[in-house]
Amino acid sequence: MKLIIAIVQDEDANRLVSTLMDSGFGVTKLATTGGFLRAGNTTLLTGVTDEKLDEALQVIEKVCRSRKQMTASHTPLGGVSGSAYTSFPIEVTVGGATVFVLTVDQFLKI
Ligand code: 2BA
Repeated sequence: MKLIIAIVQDEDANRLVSTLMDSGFGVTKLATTGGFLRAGNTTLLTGVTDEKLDEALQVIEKVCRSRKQMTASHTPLGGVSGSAYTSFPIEVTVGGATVFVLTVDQFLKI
């Protein structure tokens, strides 16, 4: 058995949960925050049999799309340490999914 940890954009989360559930997968949805953008994202936990792993990954790939987003980069001004910052917009690629696949030692419902 495998545990899929998928970090996805909030915009994709509900549709991904629905599509995974409709395909027979169990899902746990967590509200999370990305360390770089400091913006909300969603982490889904899905336990799957080894045989169903590829199918679940295909669902995630189909639902989550990659896209561009502008964000502010905060840079300290030289001279006065820690007191003044400037910010300028930068474009980052967001969306898609960051996926970890872990081998599960035991799966229990007690
Ligand atoms: P964030 O950390 O908020 O990152 C959002 C997006 O910003 C990233 O998308 C990436 O395109 C960009 N980014 C991140 N760090 C950057 C940097 N130092 N310089 C320039 N651009 C940077 P993704 O790579 O698709 O990641 C989406 C979210 O997945 C991340 O949100 C984070 O919550 C999670 N994530 C990504 N890699 C991870 C890892 N190795 N371990 C744990 N969580 C991870």
